[in-house]
Order: sequence, then structure tokens, then C-alpha cells
Amino acid sequence: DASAHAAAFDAAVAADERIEPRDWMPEAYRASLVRQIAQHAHSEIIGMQPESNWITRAPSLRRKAILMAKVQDEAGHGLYLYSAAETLGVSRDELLDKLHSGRQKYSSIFNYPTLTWADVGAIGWLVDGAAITNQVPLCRCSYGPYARAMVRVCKEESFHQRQGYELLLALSQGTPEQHAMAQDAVDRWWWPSLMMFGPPDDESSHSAQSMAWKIKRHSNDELRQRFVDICVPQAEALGLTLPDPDLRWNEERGHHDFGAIDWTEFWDVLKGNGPCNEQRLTQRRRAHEEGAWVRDAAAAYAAKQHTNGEA
Ligand code: FAQ
Repeated sequence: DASAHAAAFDAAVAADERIEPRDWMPEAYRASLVRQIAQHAHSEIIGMQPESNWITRAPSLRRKAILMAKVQDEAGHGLYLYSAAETLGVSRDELLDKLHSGRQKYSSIFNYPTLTWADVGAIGWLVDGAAITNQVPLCRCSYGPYARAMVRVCKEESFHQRQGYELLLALSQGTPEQHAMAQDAVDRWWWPSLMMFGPPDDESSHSAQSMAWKIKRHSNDELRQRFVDICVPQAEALGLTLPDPDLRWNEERGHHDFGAIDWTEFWDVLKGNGPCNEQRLTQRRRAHEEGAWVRDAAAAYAAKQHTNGEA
């Protein structure tokens, strides 16, 4: 009966066990996971666009091979995540339709342009760095399929973060023009990267419930602080500065203090008014339409196999 189901669910969450697709779960738990996992999946595939912009202009064969591998990994992450969402009873078509019609979100960060080659480095270092900081705790998420998907995703993100760091280091130690290009990219990507962690805790509508369900293990502000603390010594090693005059070590807190984030910009980007929102969605819809023949052919082939099997 319903109350026994609810008690079993609560006990499993309390004992840090995983909830699996066939287990009973509260409808709101299922809906919140679909929301977060779909948003995460959409971010991975929309996130292919800013970097793929530079594949044809990578400065060497080695850089091009690395960048192609990274962008392909992102497609793979999208696929694991759509599969994880499907275990909750939604179809991929439905999720893509919601992305294309603007009814589901993707990360704010992918609405910023990649103006120079150094942006590929800044995305790897900062955007993948922020993604890892946020996603390592998700490996312990209470929902089994999502938690397991995160393990492999995080391993791949670590390689992405290192490639970005190494790319920026090469530029930073290069000619004065290359150094300036690296600094400019970091200046533009720093603040949007901090926004990736979501609104401040007191404005985060889902955090309390998601933490009670152990979907989220840390609050948005906790993870943002962790990321800032990780980045400061890395920026120093890179020979680059972070564009925040208020950034300084706070002995008492044992953390870095940092300046105020422009939340107006964040909410504005979420509303669709970032520099690239329209371009990203238009490109995504076009890619989907242009891929229709592949889906049709796969479905026709599957139907034929099915008929052959029956014969
Ligand atoms: N962008 O109540 P909260 C990557 C929305 S990494 C857009 O705090 P929650 C790898 C939020 O959905 C990027 N929207 O929400 C990569 C909610 O609106 P809703 C993807 C945001 O869920 C690297 C409202 O604001 N990573 O793709 C953002 O508890 C390089 C209130 O917020 C993930 O998705 C934002 N930044 O916490 C790929 C990680 N922040 O849904 C390519 C999984 C918040 O009610 C290249 N997700 N909102 O309409 C999470 O951990 C969480 O969902 C948070 C937000 C932490 C993002």
C-alpha cells in the first residue's frame, strides 16, 4: 500500500541506498529528476556548439584531434543522460521537443560566444572545472542510473579540464599576444562559470527538497565556494589573473572571499536574452531536422529486422 511504499523509499534514501527505475518513488522525486537530468543532457549537446565552432580553425593537428575527441565525448554524455532520463518513463523525443520549444532549460554558460581560440582553453579549464566540481557529488546521487552515468562522465570531464588548462598554459607562456588572448578569455568566462552553480542558496527553489532526497549533496553556494578555492592557485600557476578585485584569502573562514555576482545577468540569460541563446536553439533545431533521415532510416531498418525475425 501507498504508505508502506513511501516508508520503504524514505528508508532507502536515509540508508544511502540507490533508488532504481522499478522501485516506487514519489511523483515529485521522479519529476524533479527528469527536470534536472534532462537539463543536464540538453546542456551537454548544446555545449558542443561553442567549442565545435573552433574545430576547423584549431592551430595544429594535435589540438584538432584533442578538440574533436572532447566534443564527441559531450555527445556521448548527452546520450548517457537521455538514457538515464528514459528510465524515469519519459521519451527522448518528448525531451528534445521540450528543449526545442524552450520548455526545458540548458546551462546558462552555453549562451556565451567563443570569440578566440583561447576560449577553447578557458572552457576546458573553467567550464569543465565547474562541471566536475558540481558533478563529482552527483556520483552519490540517490537515483542509481544518474549516479552511475556520472562516474564515467566525471572521468572524461577530468581529461577535458586538463586539456583546457594545458592549452591556456601554452598560450600564457607564449608570445605577449598569446598571453593577452588567454587573459581575455579568462576575463570573459570567469563570472559566467560561477553562475553555472545556480542561484544563491536563498533563491534556489529546488535545493532544500533535492538535498533531502539526496539528489543534491551540497548547496549551490557551497560548490561555488569550493570551485573558487580550487581555481585561485591554478590561475597563479597559469600566470593569469581572475577578474575580481575583491578576491582574497579569508584566514578566518579558511576560504577565498569573492566579489558580488551579477545575478541580473544570470536571470536575463535564463529568460533567453543571453548573447547566443537564439543562435544556439536555432542551430539545435536545424541539426535535429537535418538528422530526421537518420532516425527514419534507423526506424525502417528496425521494423524490417522485426518482420524478418517474425518470418
Ligand atoms: N543555467 O533551484 P535551483 C556540462 C535554474 S555542465 C540554467 O538552484 P537546481 C558539461 C534551475 O534549473 C552544465 N538554469 O535548481 C560540459 C531552476 O529552474 P527550473 C550542466 C539554471 O536544479 C562542459 C532555477 O534556475 N550541468 O554541461 C542554472 O536545484 C563543457 C532555480 O535553480 C548540470 O546540469 C544554470 N546555470 O540546481 C558540456 C549539472 N542554475 O528547473 C560541454 C546537474 C539553475 O525550476 C562543454 N544539475 N538554473 O525551471 C545540477 O546540479 C542542478 O540542476 C543545478 C541547479 C546546480 C544546475
